[in-house]
Amino acid sequence: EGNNKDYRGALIVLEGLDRSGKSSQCSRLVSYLEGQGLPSELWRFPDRTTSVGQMISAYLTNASQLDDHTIHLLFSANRWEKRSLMEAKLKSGITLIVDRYSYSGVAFSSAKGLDIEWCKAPEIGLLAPDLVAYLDISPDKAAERGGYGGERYEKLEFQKKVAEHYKVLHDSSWKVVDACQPIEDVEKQLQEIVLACVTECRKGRPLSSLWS
Ligand code: 2DT
Ligand code: MG
Repeated sequence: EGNNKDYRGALIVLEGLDRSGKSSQCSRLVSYLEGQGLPSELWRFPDRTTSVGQMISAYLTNASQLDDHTIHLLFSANRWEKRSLMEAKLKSGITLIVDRYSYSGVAFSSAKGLDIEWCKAPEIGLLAPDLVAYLDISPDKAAERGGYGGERYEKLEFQKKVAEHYKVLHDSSWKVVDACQPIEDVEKQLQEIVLACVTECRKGRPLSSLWS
């Protein structure tokens, strides 16, 4: 791998309910990092561009029906098919800002009633994020923002269950950001947290695997 750098990029994941502002904050973070001269890319899961991703997309748009376990494993496979590219990018010094990751996988599937340990198992061995930033908003406030589309999980009652299941996954390493603040304030806080993480990774923080 000739393009390895002596420093690596950071794997940074944003999580949160639908309408918590993840996608816009992810784009803003990439612009910010690029502005600081730090190479970065915006990634998202599910990645709907692959053939697995197309099956996931058909499920989410209600164009297909799948057993809960089956769709769970497809979401996980969608991360596994990107794992080696992810590692190569990080080792070449690129920071990845990722809109949803394994935590969405576990929170959404366990919110349907699947066993949490069963949900975590296929994620074992994926790259562990260097930072998980959780955009915190109550399901009611998120719903008030409007703009739920017609996708399968975009319903207030289900989002309430997801919020409860995200809480089970939180640990002390997560950075919780109040997503009800003005968008610029959320942006500013994320910039600080992310810059600190990128700096730490450049200094040689080792890459690790889930769940750690
Ligand atoms: P977007 O609205 O962000 O495209 O997500 N989901 C996501 C899961 O159930 N499991 C997963 O592993 C991931 C990554 C969250 C589409 C929906 O898919 C859910 C919302
Ligand atoms: Mg959505």
